[in-house]
Amino acid sequence: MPEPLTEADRSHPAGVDMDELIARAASILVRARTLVVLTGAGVSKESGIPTFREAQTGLWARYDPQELATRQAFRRDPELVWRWYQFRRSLVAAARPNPAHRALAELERFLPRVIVLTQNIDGFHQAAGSSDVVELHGSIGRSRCFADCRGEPTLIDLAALPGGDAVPPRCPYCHDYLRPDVVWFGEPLPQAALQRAWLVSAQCDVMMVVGTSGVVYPAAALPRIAREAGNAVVEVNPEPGGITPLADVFLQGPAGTVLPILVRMLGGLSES
Ligand code: BV8
Repeated sequence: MPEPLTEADRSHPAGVDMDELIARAASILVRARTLVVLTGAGVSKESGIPTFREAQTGLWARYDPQELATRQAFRRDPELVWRWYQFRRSLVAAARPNPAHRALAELERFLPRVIVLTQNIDGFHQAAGSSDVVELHGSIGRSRCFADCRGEPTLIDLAALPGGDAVPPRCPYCHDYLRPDVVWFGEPLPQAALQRAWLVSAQCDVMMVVGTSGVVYPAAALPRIAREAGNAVVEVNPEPGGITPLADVFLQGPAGTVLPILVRMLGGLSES
């Protein structure tokens, strides 16, 4: 059973009861033939993964993630950037999908098509059971040759590399550095992923936006594409942000609390 909403979770500026808003969102979702869910770092917050904009901790506190997640930073100091991703890989390895990821996966029981467009690189949506996930910004679980010497992307299995203490490890084909298979600032998103994201955002019936500040483009443009195509938009976030003005329903609360309740209500509507 999901945790009941606390009074703090219910505090909604318009004074509208949270349960009523969630019921309104469920009544919108239950009619969707295609639901697209756009997620950001907030959906992994309750797994213990810091969101992208939260001040970094420990030895990474003095670095701005937006500066580190670039080709320039990697070229300038490949060892520093590689170690930052190894640190973040360790956070992901020590964490698990949370009730928000599991609730999004459970939506597939009640709706004909659920497509998750994620900005996250932790793989938690797939681990929680979502069957159609588009990784807009790649995956921290994959590494590739910095030069993509055997085609884009030249993925390399770290576990298959001969032992050695090179940091970053080297490509076994061309000996260039390996890098994480993620999209850095200033790099284009994978073409197929972006094309599909644009298409399903325009063609869906409902887009639910969960845990994103809506700051990073072109992902941040997807809710507007959905809205301008006449599709309903529901947002789940403890804070209002750039997406909120586009939302038909804004569920102000943590995803790990709100989504399990939304799915339970949706299940009730589906069976009635
Ligand atoms: C590109 C992978 C072009 C790496 C990341 C206009 C158009 C196109 C580009 C631009 C543009 N304007 C500016 C740009 C450049 C740039 C950009 O958008 N800059 C921003 C800062 C203005 N975009 C790019 O560089 C993109 N590339 O467009 O290239 C191009 C084309 C052709 C040829 C060459 C170039 C690439 C962007 C991808 C960068 N990579 N990640 C890595 O992770 O290391 S982005 C990274 O930051 C994340 O993936 C994520 O997307 C983003 C952080 O955003 P959020 O996920 O929203 O996280 P954030 O911390 O901001 O917010 C967390 C939210 O959660 C908050 O709202 C909070 O309230 C909420 N929350 C907290 N707790 C909870 C919660 N929600 C629910 N439940 C909770 N419990």
